[in-house]
Amino acid sequence: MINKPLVMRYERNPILTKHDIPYPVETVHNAGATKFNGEYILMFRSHLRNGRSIIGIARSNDGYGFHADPKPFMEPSDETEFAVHEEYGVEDPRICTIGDEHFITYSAYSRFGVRIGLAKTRDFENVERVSLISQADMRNIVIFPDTFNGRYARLDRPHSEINPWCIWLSWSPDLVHWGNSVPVIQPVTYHWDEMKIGPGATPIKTAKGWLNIYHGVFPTMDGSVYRLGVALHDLEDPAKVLGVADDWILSPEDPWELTGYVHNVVFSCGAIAEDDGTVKIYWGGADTVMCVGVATINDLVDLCLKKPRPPL
Ligand code: BMA
Repeated sequence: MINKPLVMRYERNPILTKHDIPYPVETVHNAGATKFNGEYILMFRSHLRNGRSIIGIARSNDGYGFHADPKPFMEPSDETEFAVHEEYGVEDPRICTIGDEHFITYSAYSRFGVRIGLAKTRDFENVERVSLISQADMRNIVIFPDTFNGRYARLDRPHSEINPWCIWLSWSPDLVHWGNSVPVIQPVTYHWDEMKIGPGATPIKTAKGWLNIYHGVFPTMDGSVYRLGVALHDLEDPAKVLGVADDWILSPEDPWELTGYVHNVVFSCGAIAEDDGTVKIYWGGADTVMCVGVATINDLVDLCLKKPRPPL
């Protein structure tokens, strides 16, 4: 088929809406994803009616039909160190599973800007905050679920007024202290991601490299359009980018992606690789609902390598 989409949308999207949540929320979107004890976990962001966000959990046996837990999983902290930076809410969690610990990176909003918090859980019932791992202003941190010569690596997205917001990579000996940061992927002028880009799902290890599903934004007369793209990072040195696909892989199309809390948005914080070579990509539609689609990992890797554009 000439125009076969790379990401096949699930025919029963959206898979999770505010009507599925047993506590009062206005949206369900931007969920981190992982598997735990054979179950699929979505850790999603929800707006409350005051416009601030909290984080909830939904579980599934098949990756499509999800049931939300009775209570929120993370609300702004009351522990002094975190409370001051979570005053305006917690947003956009990503999950990085290392051994039997699941690390959560989330945006912490306050009058001092947006920082990234690191929390962890072993059971998706109890959560422990570890540290704030960035200064303001930083969003969209995803940690690689592996070490590289004993060091952890993450993709991050600092805000800058000088150049378009781009994806950096930083290193850490302990997941708490980060440095040696280098820019790795920049937006391209008059390209679908020209305004800004940021890491999306936790990177997926493939035979040819780490697959990075990221978001890119294009400014229009009708506001910004959020789409998803892919890049491939070297297995041994993820700061080395092997290819950034020139084409996007997903663009807002369905009614619940085109209109909602923020229109024209598909935004991913999580994807789950399956043993059959496919990946379930989860994304928020219009900052309002959760959707899922399936892609073949090799197709996404090929797109990075066969039709690349310069990373920087
Ligand atoms: C980004 C973040 C995301 C959101 C997106 C579209 O800056 O706030 O959480 O999905 O904008 O509104």
